[in-house]
Amino acid sequence: MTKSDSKFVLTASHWGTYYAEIEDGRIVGTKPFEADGFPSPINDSILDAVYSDSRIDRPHVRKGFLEKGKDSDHNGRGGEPFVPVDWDTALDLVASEVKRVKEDFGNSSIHAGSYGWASAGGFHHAQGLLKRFLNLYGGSNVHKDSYSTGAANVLLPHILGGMDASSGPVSTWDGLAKDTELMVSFGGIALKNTQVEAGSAGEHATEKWLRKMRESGVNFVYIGPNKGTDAAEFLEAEWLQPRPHSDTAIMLGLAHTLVTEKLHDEAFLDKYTVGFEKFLPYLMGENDGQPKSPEWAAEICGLDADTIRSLARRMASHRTMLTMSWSLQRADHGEQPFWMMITLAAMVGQIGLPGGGFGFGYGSMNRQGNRKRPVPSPRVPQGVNPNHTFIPCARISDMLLNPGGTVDYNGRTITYPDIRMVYWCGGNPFHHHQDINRLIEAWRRPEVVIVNEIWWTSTARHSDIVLPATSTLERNDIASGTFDRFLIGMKKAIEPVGEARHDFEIFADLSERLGFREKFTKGRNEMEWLRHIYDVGRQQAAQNQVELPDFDDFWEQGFYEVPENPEPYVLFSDFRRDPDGSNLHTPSGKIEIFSEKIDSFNYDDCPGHPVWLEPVEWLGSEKTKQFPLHLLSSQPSMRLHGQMDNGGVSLKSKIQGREPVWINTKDATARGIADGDVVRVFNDRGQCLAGATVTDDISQGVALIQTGAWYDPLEPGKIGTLDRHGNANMLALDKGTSKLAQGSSAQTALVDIEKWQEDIPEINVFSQPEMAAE
Ligand SMILES: Nc1nc2c(c(=O)[nH]1)N[C@H]1C(S)=C(S)[C@@H](COP(=O)(O)OP(=O)(O)OC[C@H]3O[C@@H](n4cnc5c(=O)[nH]c(N)nc54)[C@H](O)[C@@H]3O)O[C@H]1N2
Ligand SMILES: Nc1nc2c(c(=O)[nH]1)N[C@H]1C(S)=C(S)[C@@H](COP(=O)(O)OP(=O)(O)OC[C@H]3O[C@@H](n4cnc5c(=O)[nH]c(N)nc54)[C@H](O)[C@@H]3O)O[C@H]1N2
Ligand SMILES: [Mo]
Repeated sequence: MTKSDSKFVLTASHWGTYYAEIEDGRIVGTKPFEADGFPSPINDSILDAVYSDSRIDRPHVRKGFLEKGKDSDHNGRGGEPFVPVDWDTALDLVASEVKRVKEDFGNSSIHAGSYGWASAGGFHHAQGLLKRFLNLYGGSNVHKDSYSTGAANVLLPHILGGMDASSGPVSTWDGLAKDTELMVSFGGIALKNTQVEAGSAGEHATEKWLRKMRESGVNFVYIGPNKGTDAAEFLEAEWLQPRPHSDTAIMLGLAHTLVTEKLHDEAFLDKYTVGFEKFLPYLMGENDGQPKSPEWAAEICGLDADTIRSLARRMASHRTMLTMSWSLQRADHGEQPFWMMITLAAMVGQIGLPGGGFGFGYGSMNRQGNRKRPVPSPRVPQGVNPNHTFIPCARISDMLLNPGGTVDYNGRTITYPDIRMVYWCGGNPFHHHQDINRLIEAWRRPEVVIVNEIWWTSTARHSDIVLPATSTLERNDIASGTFDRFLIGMKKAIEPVGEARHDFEIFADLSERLGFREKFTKGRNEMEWLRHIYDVGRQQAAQNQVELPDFDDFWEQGFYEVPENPEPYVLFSDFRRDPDGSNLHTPSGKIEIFSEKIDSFNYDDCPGHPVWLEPVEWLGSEKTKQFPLHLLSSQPSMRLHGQMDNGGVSLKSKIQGREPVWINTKDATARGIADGDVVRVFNDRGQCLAGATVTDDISQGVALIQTGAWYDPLEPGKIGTLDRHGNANMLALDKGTSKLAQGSSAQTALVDIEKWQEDIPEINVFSQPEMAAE
C-alpha cells in the first residue's frame, strides 16, 4: 500500500527504469516506469540490497596491509580480517600508494582496466571516473574488448568491417515481424537476458516483438541445450538439441547440403563476398578427404543427418533470419560459430533483404532489434591515456601470473606489464573471471589492491584497501542506453548509506592529494557536471536533427522520449543496394569468407576461413570419462551478474541457500540426486555446492549454473577450498578463445555432480567479513 506521505523518485538501472518509493528518507517500494510494458522483477532487489548487511559502511584496510604496506603477506588477501579506518586515513594511504607505484615502477605497472558493469548513469560512471583520475596522473594499463563478445570484437572487423552485426544496430523487430518466415536461432532468444541493457532501458521491447512475430506466422527453430530459458513457450519453437559447442559442425552440414543440392546463391557470393572458392574445398573435403556432410556433422552434434538436410532446404526456400546468441563465441574457438553463420547466411543469399540475413545477440540484451537512438548518451569524459599497454580483458590472471611474458593477439605479440597495483572500480573479477582458484593465485602477485565498492563482494574481500561507494539511489545522474528511446533523469532518492561517498568525490579528493583536483573536477559539482554533459549531448543531437529540451526542462520533466522512427532498419541493406558505394570496411570491401589478413597470422586455432575445431573440453572429448557433464554458465535471470545477488529476488531463487544447478532428469537419477538436493559440482579446477533443479528443459549431458552467486569459500583466502554457494567460475575454463581474439571461453567446462552427504555449511558471504579492532 502506498502511504500518502511517500514520494516516487524516477531512477534507472541496467535492468530498466523504475520509480523508487521513498518514505521517511528510506526506500520502501518500487513502481514500474509508465512506458515499460515488461518491467524487470529485479527492481525489487534494491529494497534489501541497499541497506543489507553486506553494505560497506566505511573505508577498510586489510590488517596485514595496514601494518606492513607493500611488504605484507599477500597470501592474507581474502583471509585476513579488515580494520575500519576513517576517510582521511584511507585516502592518504591510497594517494601515497598510487604515487609510490607510479614513481618506482611507472604507470604501466598500475592495472586500472577495471572491467565491469558498474551502474547505469553517465556521470557517476565508476570506470570512467577511475580512468579520468589516472589519465591525469600519467595513465595506466587497461583492457581491450569485452567478456560479452571478446571473440567477435576482434573477428568481425576483419570480415564484416565493424561490429554492427553483433553490437547493433541489427535488423529491427518491426521488419522481422513483417517479412521473416523462418527464424533459426542458435543459442535461442533468452527473454531473461533482455531485462538488461547497458545504460538502462525505458522500454523492454523484446517480448512484445517476439509475440508479434509469432502472431504474424513466423516459424521458429531453436538450436541449443536449454529450452528452459532460451525459447519462450509462446514461440512454439521446434527444439533441436545438439551437443554444446557443436554449432559450427551443424552449420557446415547445412552449408554442405546447400552446395550438393545447388541451393546456395552463387550470384550473391560472387557479388558481395570474397573467398568462397577457398572455403569450398574444405567444405567438400577436397583437401582433407573429409566432406563436411550432414552425416559428418551428425556424428559431432548428435542430431540426425536428415534433420540437418531438411533444415537447409527450408532455409533456402523461405525468407530466413539466422540468429546466434553471444554466448556461442564465449567458448573455446568461439570465433568459428560466428564466422560460419556469416558464411551460411551469405550462401543462403538473403543478407540485406527485409526479414532475411543474419544477426548476433537477439535475446542477448534488450538493445538487439531496437533502433539506434540518434541522440548520444551523455557521459563523463575520461581524457586520454598517456600509457599504451593493454591486455585483452579476459587475460587478467595470465597477466598477473606472467609479468614480462607474451601472448599472441590479433596478429601481434603483446608483452604483459609488471603489475604492482590493481585498482578496481565498478567491476567484480571474482564474479566475472574464469577459474577463481587460479585468479586467487594471480591476485597475490601485485603489491597492493584497491577497490571502490558498494558491497562486500568477493573482490572487495580480496583487496587491501576498500573504499565504500554510493549506489545510484544516493546520487543524481542521467541514464540512457544507446538503443533505447529514453533519456532518464536519475534523481537522488535517499542520503548516502553509512559513510559511503560518490566515486567522483573519492577521485576528486585523491586528485587533491596528488595536486590536480582542479583538472579532475574542472571546478564543477555534480549538478554542474550533469548540465554540462547533457548540453554536449544536446549539441550532438542537434547535428542529427533532434532537438532536445534544455537541461532545466529535461530535469523538471524527468525524462525525454525520442520520437520513434517508423521505418524498419535492415542490416546490410545499403551494402546490398550498392556494394561499392556503401564502403564495407574490410580489406576487400566485401564480406570475407576467407580473410587474407587472418590467414597471414598463421594461427593454428583460427585459420583463414571458418572451420570445425574441437574445443578442449566438450561432450566429445576424452575428458568426459572423468567429468561427463558439460557445464554452461549463462546470464542470471534474477540479477545482473553478481549485482543484486544480495537482494530478495535473487535470494528467493536459491535452493537451501545455494545457487541452482540445472541437471537433466536422467543424469540426476543416475546419480541418486533429487530435485532440491544440495550437490557438489566439481572438476580439476574447483568445486562448489549448488542446489539441484532436476528438469527436462536442459539436454542430457548438460548442466547449467547461472553466473553471479557470490564466491563463498569454506576457508577464505585458500586456493582449492569448497565454495559453499555455487559460483560457476570455480569450474569454468580460463583460456583464450584463440590466438586471434583471446576472448573468454567461459562456456567451456566439463564437470561432474554428486549428492552432498555432509553437513550443509551456512552462507557467509552476505554479512560483513571478519573485522579486527581499529
Ligand atoms: N562463467 C561465466 N562468467 C562470466 C560470464 C559467463 O557467461 N560465464 N559472462 C561474462 C560477462 S558477458 C560479463 S559482462 C561479466 C560481468 O562481470 P562484472 O561486470 O564484473 O559484474 P557485476 O556484478 O556487474 O560487477 C559490477 C560491480 O560494480 C559494483 N558497482 C556498481 N555500481 C557501482 C558504482 O557506482 N561504483 C562502484 N565503485 N562500484 C559499483 C557492483 O556492486 C558490482 O560488484 O561477467 C563475465 N563472466
Ligand atoms: N537478467 C540478466 N540479463 C543479462 C545479463 C545479466 O547479468 N542478467 N547480462 C548481460 C550481459 S553483460 C551479456 S554479455 C548478455 C549475454 O548474452 P548471451 O551470451 O546470449 O547469454 P547467456 O545467457 O550466457 O547464453 C544464452 C544461452 O546460450 C546457450 N548456449 C551456451 N552455449 C551454447 C552452445 O555451445 N550452443 C548453443 N546452441 N547454445 C549455447 C545457453 O543455453 C544459454 O542459455 O546478457 C545480458 N543480459
Ligand atoms: Mo557481458
